[in-house]
Amino acid sequence: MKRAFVTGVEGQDGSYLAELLLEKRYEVHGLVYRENRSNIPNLGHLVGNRDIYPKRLFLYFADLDDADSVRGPLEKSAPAEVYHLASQSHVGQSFDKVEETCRITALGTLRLLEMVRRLPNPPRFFHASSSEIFGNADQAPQDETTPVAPVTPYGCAKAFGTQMVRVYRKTFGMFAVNGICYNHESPRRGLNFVTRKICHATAAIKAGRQRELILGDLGAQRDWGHARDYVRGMWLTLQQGEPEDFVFATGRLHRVQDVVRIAFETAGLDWHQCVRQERQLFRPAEPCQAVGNAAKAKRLLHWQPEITFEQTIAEMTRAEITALNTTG
Ligand code: G4F
Repeated sequence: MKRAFVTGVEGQDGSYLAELLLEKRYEVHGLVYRENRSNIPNLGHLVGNRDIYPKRLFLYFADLDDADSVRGPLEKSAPAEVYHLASQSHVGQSFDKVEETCRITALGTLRLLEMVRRLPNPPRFFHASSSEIFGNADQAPQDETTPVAPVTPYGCAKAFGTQMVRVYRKTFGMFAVNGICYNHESPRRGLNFVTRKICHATAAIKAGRQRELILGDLGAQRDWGHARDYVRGMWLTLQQGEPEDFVFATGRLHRVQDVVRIAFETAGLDWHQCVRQERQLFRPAEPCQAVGNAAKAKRLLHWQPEITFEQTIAEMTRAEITALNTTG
């Protein structure tokens, strides 16, 4: 049985990736941020399954900022593949937590790379990089050859991790790859990201529990896909003959307002009366035209997104309505 080590296993991507790996008969060793110890809803269905936990899924509570807490589980699990997904992943918050973002997202990646390099049998290493590394790119869509030019603290931290992965690959000969992921969403997305915030509020407004939804820039554009599609891509990168970086994207731009429209339509509501834009929620800097070209992943990995933007937002909205109806 192949063994995988997944950091951030309790997150949106980590939980979908754990499901995929378990389906593929892997043994999954997951690192959970220790502050989340008692709050791992995305893993509830796996932890509650006696055939899986703790037989093929093993969880360790750690902090990327504390190398010793990571080293023990990594050495103990002796994986064939490492998927590094954990980070301070909120771009907006990175403006207020610049140093913390760099410690966790940049230095945390470097520390893990170094630990992996020093294992007796270094495993293959996947780093969840981000479209934020391109920032104000001169070209749209961006691909693996686009120069790195981040405009946010989070983008800088991810750029550092991305370049370090390249250094460890070229200099130390590690099988280390970056998956440069554009936005990807699902019902498991954190509430502080715009898609989930919108879908959650839509359900609350429908249930009469909330009157208004206040957002930042309704005109901001992103290339939004579904997390299930992206974790499949992550796995594929480590099954190749040669280590290479890949962009994962849909190639389609939508506005925040499109998310609002689809969520409200799914709920049978008119958004114009409930949604307000507030300047305070605008970001100090935004990447322009963040849209990806995943041609390389399509060609070499035979990867392509299967779930559309419209399906993703509708699924998220329905999940929120169901959750509200269930919890009462
Ligand atoms: O949902 P967001 O917070 O995602 P963002 O900043 O694009 O970052 C996500 O995708 C990146 C690329 O894959 C990842 F690297 C990163 O870790 C994260 O997963 O914001 C999306 C857009 C932004 O333009 C933001 O300014 O929505 C705009 N927005 C407008 N109103 C809002 C809001 N964003 C949030 N979070 N909350 C709002 O009220």
